[in-house]
Amino acid sequence: MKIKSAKVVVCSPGRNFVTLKIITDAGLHGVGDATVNGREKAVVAYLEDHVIPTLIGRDASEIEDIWQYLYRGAYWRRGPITMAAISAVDLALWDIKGKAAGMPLYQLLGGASRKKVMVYAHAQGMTIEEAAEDVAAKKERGFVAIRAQVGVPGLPAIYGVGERANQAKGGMVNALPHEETWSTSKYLVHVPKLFAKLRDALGDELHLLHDAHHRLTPIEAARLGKDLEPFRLFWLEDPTPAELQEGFRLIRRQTTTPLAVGEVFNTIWDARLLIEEQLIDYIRTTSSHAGGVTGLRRIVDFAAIYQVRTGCHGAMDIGPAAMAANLHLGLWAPNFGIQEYSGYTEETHAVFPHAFTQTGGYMHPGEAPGLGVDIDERLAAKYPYERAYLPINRLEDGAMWNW
Ligand code: EZ4
Ligand code: CO
Repeated sequence: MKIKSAKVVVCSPGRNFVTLKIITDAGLHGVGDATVNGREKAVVAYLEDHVIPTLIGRDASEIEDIWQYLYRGAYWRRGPITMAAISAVDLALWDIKGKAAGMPLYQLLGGASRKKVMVYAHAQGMTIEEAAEDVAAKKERGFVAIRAQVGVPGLPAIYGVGERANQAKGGMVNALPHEETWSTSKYLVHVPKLFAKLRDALGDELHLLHDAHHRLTPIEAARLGKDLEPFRLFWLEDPTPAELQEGFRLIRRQTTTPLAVGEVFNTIWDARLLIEEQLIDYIRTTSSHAGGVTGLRRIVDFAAIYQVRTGCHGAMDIGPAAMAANLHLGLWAPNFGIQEYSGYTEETHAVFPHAFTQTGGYMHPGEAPGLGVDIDERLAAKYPYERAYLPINRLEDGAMWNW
């Protein structure tokens, strides 16, 4: 079965998505997600100019060889744009393999290890009361795990809370990056109060998560981890930027709050030390950014040796094809932990018909062959690309900081 053609579809049914469609001479096609938020068109050019021409005529069944060809052949190893392009090709080829076999992806991986995939929802509020109401509302809808974010008194709305966090766009509402103000000291005293309130109001059973969005230094993250210990978080996410993997040693020595990191990682190398030294509990790499099924499966197996579990990135910029792959991997992986799912707009659900389903706080990838996701190109054309960026942070003295 040879690759006959491939094309890239960009659409914005709520948020920008880059989708690769690979078509074979046997009439089967596969879809993959290549979305890199805020850099969508760079991946489009990479795929159209440098990847698609090399794919035509190749055997669609040789997924590993094509992965290695694109990874090694690029000369420029790793990087988010290269790896998103490779991921999309890989996802589309696994989709095709599943269709050819008449099996859902999780069966090709070795079958299900569990009946359903636990997901966590996002909740937020400008104040502790608002955030607590949102968490309670999500719990009411059946979620058993919820990420809670809160505004900080004395600061304007920060990323993840307030109007810009609106669910349709997931925070990406600005045609140029919006500049926000950040104060670590104000944040550090406030956040533990949110979780005290949540435990008080909602009891001990609910899994609570929190995302620090790379804004802390290791010693600040260690302080937050300690202060949150009484509230037994499921995890503290992105406590500090992980370019310096060794930085996590300091946090780890100080706190038993479980740590999660990796939504911006694109290969196993980004997490090697973190995993080998057991500095984290959950690895957040996702199928559209870390090399597709092939790349992510390798990370998952490596992590299993060190008792690190999965917690794949699944915000709304992770397109439905990648979400489906994450769910198949989650159903299979013996060391699955949790899957992020912040939901899609109705328009997105319609543009990407899918077999995956959600029942309360759990999802299932469905039984359709392959990934179980397609793209309705005619509908997609009604939602053209819209320039949109995440915000950036400055400290109160004007210095640049992490978002
Ligand atoms: O900010 O994917 O854990 N999830 C996150 C997300 C990211 C978005 C960016 O588009 O941090 O909300
Ligand atoms: Co995050």
